[in-house]
Amino acid sequence: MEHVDRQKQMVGEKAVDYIENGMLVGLGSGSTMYYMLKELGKRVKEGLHIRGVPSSIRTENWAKEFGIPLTDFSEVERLDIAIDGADEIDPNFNLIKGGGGSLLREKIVDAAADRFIVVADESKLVNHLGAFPLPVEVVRFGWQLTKKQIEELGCSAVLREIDDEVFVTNNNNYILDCRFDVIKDSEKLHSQLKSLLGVVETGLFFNMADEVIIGRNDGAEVLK
Ligand code: ABF
Repeated sequence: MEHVDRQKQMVGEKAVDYIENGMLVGLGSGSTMYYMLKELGKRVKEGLHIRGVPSSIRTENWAKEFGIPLTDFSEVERLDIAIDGADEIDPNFNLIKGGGGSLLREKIVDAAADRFIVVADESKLVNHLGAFPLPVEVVRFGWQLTKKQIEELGCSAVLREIDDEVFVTNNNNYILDCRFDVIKDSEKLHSQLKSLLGVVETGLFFNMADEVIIGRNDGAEVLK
């Protein structure tokens, strides 16, 4: 196993310690979350009673595979905790998310939680957000026009494709990956993007994360 995967496994497993009996749990997306879900499935088999709300179809499938009971927002209004990965984390816990394409559902789930814990390998820590192209979810109709408007904010935007096919989100939208290089004011950029016609949501998550668990070669470090 690559050292980065070991770091992801370590923090994924550690995050399960935050989940207590009876909790409603937001289940994030991504490869670090895979390890968290696997460990959570083990604890459920040992008798831990929780219900999870998944933030992507992929997470939902993994949760079912690992025997984690699920619910949704037709049954619950708030979650006790959400645990989710990230693509970049700055010193103020501002995040870029959406590399896996699930940013909209992730934001809805993470925002509904009383406590939001981020799990990531140490490569995700940065001084300034922006080296990772910012994912922006846009409606499919007229995406070319939306792209031009986004680029006027000072980036180059690329329609996400996977294996030569345009990537379609779980909400039937497209993703534009926007290269700003350095994002100085994530709150301002987020509201500028959100004001554009055709933009559904951005991968900028600010004032949301309460704690970050970082995987390092010698163990998991909790940042508060
Ligand atoms: C999700 O998982 C996404 O927002 C992000 O793209 C990804 C994190 O990466 P990893 O697969 O390394 O956990 O939370």
